[in-house]
Parts: sequence; structure tokens; C-alpha cells
Amino acid sequence: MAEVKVDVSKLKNYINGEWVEGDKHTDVINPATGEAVVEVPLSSAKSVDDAVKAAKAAQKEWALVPAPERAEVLYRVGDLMKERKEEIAQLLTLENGKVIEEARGEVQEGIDMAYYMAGEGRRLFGQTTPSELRNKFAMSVRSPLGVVGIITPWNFPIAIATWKSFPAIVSGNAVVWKPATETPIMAHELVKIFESAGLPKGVINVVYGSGSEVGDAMVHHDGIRVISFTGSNDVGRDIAGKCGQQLKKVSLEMGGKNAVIVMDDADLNLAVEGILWSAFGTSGQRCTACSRVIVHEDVKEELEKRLLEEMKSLTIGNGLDSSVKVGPVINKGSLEKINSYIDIAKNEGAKLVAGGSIMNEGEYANGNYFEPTLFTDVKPDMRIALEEVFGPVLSLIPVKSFEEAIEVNNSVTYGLSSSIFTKDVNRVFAAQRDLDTGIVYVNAGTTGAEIHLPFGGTKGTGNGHRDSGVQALDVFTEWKAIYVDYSGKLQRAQIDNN
Ligand code: UN1
Repeated sequence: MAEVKVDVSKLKNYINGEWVEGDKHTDVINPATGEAVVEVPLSSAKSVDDAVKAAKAAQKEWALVPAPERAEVLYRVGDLMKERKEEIAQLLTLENGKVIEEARGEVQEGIDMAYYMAGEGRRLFGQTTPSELRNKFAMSVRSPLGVVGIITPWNFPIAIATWKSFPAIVSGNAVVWKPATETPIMAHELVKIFESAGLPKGVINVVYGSGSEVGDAMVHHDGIRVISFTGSNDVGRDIAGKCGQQLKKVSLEMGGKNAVIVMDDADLNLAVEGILWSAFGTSGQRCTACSRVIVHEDVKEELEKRLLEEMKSLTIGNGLDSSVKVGPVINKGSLEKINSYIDIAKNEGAKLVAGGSIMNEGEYANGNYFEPTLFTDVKPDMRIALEEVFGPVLSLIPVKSFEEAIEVNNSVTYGLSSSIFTKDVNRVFAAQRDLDTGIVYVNAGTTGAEIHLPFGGTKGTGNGHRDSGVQALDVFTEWKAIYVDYSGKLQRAQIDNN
């Protein structure tokens, strides 16, 4: 197994291009072993204020740097991430637990985002449009907001950080970033890369700490113009309320209860592969993870049999061991939450057919391992079919028709990702239209969004904004409409031309 180490024993905040030591610290725990890997600062509102001041000063100059030149920094960031891909992936597995192949994939997602957003340096398209008056020119341009606040989760600690910071930076903002305290090493590594790539001081600032202290200070700081948050619904709702009171822009990316629909004409082998990957990959801890399979009753028995058979091949263990398919979950709290759903589901009448327990014997004793779990005969209105578990727990929900499958998919409060396995082209197009989610897959699982498309969900998953894709620019820019009148006289719109 690879042996990778963090280059410091205590992480430091990064403010105005300086590494600033924290006062209080807490341990970052490797979820696979229970060992402490590094200490992370638990900062206060004062550090947020310092970071905002630095960002504000830096942003004035950064916004004047031509966007293609700002983009040069991102190209270098992409190159450096590429050079250090393996090392960063191993550090990611160390702090997050995801298996090394997936960690490499996540770092690649960041590299892709760097080059994609660097390309935006030569686009950042606005529109020109005819004026209704003679000798008058009209156009719209994107302007940076100023200082932006990003709050990133532990489940994709580097990819999601790139989804948010790269579009913010290329469009001329400065960033104050609070990474999740469970996975701060990715922020440490990304900042070192920004530094080597020549990002001017103050354009990115990292303040480690809790949501209640650092997050809250960011949300309430009047120098921060937008909060872009990925995390739980409870926290997102709280942030939205507070930002709403201040008329502060807020972009939220939250939970999911994503389903794979398997129709009676589906390629069942392909469906099983897709389901296993999206339900148990990342130990079910993706916002996009599949936690419901909505299956046509005619193929339910066969699908269940094949799933149970294939689940036996899911090797569980330390993600740094490349033969392992399912790693640990993030922490003890998560383990307990997942475990609590087992009884909830059983009590409501769901039938447990595989897994269902915390693993705490032998090599699993010190890590946070949960058995890949399958419930069957689940009814769409049971809590296990409605609430986000965020672990390797899957429910099979039998249905009688395509229409019922769509209805069950749409019956949850979330709307992130959905998928359908079918060979019927008519159903494919009807499903694309009718599935009420921000991401729809046909003949593939529910995970694996690509960075140049909009990422986000409908209903309780978000508040209408999108991460990644060109749409991410909308979070970090304001539209400015500009009119240039070259007629030499006062021309009144809506009046002088009518
Ligand atoms: C997340 O879980 O919040 O689509 C992000 C996917 C990954 C990103 C997931 N590209 O599964």
C-alpha cells in the first residue's frame, strides 16, 4: 500500500499570501484507520475578517488584470495538478477514505476544471444586441462580484473546491474559502499550487474551522457578496435564511435521493454494473449516489438475484489498497447515522437482504466501515425511500409501469440525479422530459457528471443555481447592461422611437 504523508504536522490558514498559524486545533482522522494525520486550525470570526480585508484589497487589482491573463494562472494550476496527480490522490484517500482509483478521478475532475475555466478567460461571453434607437449601441457584460465566500464539503474536497474557486477567480473575484474540517489537506495542497502558479496574494484565502464559527462569520460578513455552499440541507437552509435577510446572493448544492429506474426491457447486466457503481462507489457518499432502484415488477426478482450475487465481489477496506472497491465512511457520526436507518427501514417493513451492520472486527476495528446493504420490497413512502442516508445503503422499490416509475422517482423532495435503463427509444425521450432532476442519465448510473455541463438539482437539492459548466459563471458574476449613445443628442427609449 502506498505511504503518503502531509508535509506539515499542523495546517495553517492562508491569508493575504501568508501561512498564518491558528490558536486552537483539532485532529484530522484517517477514516480507514482511526489515526490522526494532521492538525487543522479551528479559527474564529477574526480570521474571517482578516481574510475578507485581504481579499478586498487584492480583488481591486485582480479585476483589472485582463481575463486571458488571469486564465494563464489557471492553466498553470492545471499543469501542476497534473504533475502532482498521484500524490494529491493519495492524500485525498488518506483524509477522505475514498478508494484510490476514485481519488485519482476526483483530482482529474479538478484538472479538467482548471483547463475548462482557463478557456473561459478568452470567452466570458456577454451579448451585443441592437438598440431600439439609431446611433446607439447596446451590450451586456459579466462583472465580478468582488469577494466571494465558498464553503466546500468533505465528500469531494478538491473537485468541488475547483468547481467554485476557478470560475470565481477567472471572472475577477477574490475568494475566502472554508473547507470542511474533515478534509483540509486538499485545501492546503490546492493553495500551494495556486502559490506556485503565481496567483497574486490575497486572491485566495483559506480559513479553516467550524461552520458555526467560520461559516457563520462568512455568511454575516458584509464584505462577502455571495456564498456558494455545498453540503447538507439543514445547513443550506440556515445559510439561505441568513443570506436572505441580508439580500446576499447564495448558491446552494445539497442533498439527493437519486434513483435508477430499471424497465422490463433493460440490459440487466449493464443495469447491475451501473447500480453497483453508483450505489456503493464512494461508499454511497456522493450527492449523486444511487440510493433507490425503481424496478419493473417483471424483472425485480432477477435483478435482485444478480445484485446480491455481484455485491459479494465488493471488497471492503483501506482505499489506498488498490484491490479495495468500497472504502470507509467519513466519521463515526456518519456511521451511526447510517446504522440508525437500518432499524428505521426494518420497522417500516423493508426486507433486509444483504449487509446492514457496522464492521468493527479485525482489520476494520479502528476505521469507519459499513457493510454494503440492500433492502428489498421497499415502498416509496417509507423513510428509507425518502431521506438521504449518505452511505452504502440501497433500496429496491418494485413498480408496475413506466408511468409509476417516473412518479416514484419524482415523489421525493430532492431532485439531483436520476437514471433509466431501457432499450425503448420512446421511453428514453419521455423519461428525459419527465424526470424532475437536474441531471438525467440513460443506460448509465446516477454518478459521473462531467465538468463542462451544469451540475445541480431541482426542488430541495438547491436554489436554482448550478455548479460547474458555463452556468457556474452566473454565481460569481453580475450582468451589467451597457448602452452607448453616439447620436450626439438625447434619445429617450420607449418615447422618441414611438
Ligand atoms: C458530489 O457528490 O457532490 O457526478 C459531487 C459525480 C461527480 C461529482 C459528485 N462527478 O458523481
